[in-house]
Amino acid sequence: MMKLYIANKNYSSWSLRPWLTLKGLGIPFEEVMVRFDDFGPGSRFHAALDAIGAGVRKVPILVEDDGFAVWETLAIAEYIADRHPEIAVWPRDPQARARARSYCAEMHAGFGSLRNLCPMNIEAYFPEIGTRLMESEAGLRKDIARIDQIWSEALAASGGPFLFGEFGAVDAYFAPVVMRATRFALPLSPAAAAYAKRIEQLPAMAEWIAAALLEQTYVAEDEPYRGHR
Ligand SMILES: N[C@@H](CCC(=O)N[C@@H](CS)C(=O)NCC(=O)O)C(=O)O
Repeated sequence: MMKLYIANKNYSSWSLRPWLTLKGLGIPFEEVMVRFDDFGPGSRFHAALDAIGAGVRKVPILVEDDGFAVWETLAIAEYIADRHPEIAVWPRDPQARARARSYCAEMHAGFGSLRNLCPMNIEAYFPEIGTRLMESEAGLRKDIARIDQIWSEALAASGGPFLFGEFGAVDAYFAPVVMRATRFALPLSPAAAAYAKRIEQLPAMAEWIAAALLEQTYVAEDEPYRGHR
């Protein structure tokens, strides 16, 4: 069975994407948790990833039984779709599929302000910081407005409940954004907020969140707003 190497569920936004794609679509896989440590020479994190032999020191990495590895979330999503043509990992309609991929690529390459200022930290809640950042950071306001536009236009076009109707990789791609928006209480339109709630209440997402809350591991690199406990 294929293995998905991921890091801390509380923090690892990139890990969440393929994990939720697989879990949410009912595709069997084995999860390998490689916790963040110091990233330095001899770190357990690097040792575990080096053992895969792909030369990649970031998660997620999907590894087949024969050792074949796929990394980078967009490549992993495409590989999952190729391996499971019977499942609508992407929308079936070519134009809807292209649009879903455009959104994912836009997410993958952009939204720097949201990513830097509001890191995923599922167990934390920073509404005051979110409000302050929305006032002071034009880039964050722009990112949130664009997220809202993407979600609203996709939901209006498909009729929901997920961006392209049924749940798929594109929804998993935005799941970390849902975690950031809810934890920093970032303002969303009613349609976008309802979508965020739907993602948060997906059984697979609820499973990830529950596991994240149990971790109780503090990773300083991912904690711009909380002192060491
Ligand atoms: N573009 C990559 C990003 C992967 C990434 O940055 N992963 C983070 C964890 S969320 C990581 O492994 N960081 C460890 C490091 O940078 O040393 C993808 O799409 O998979």
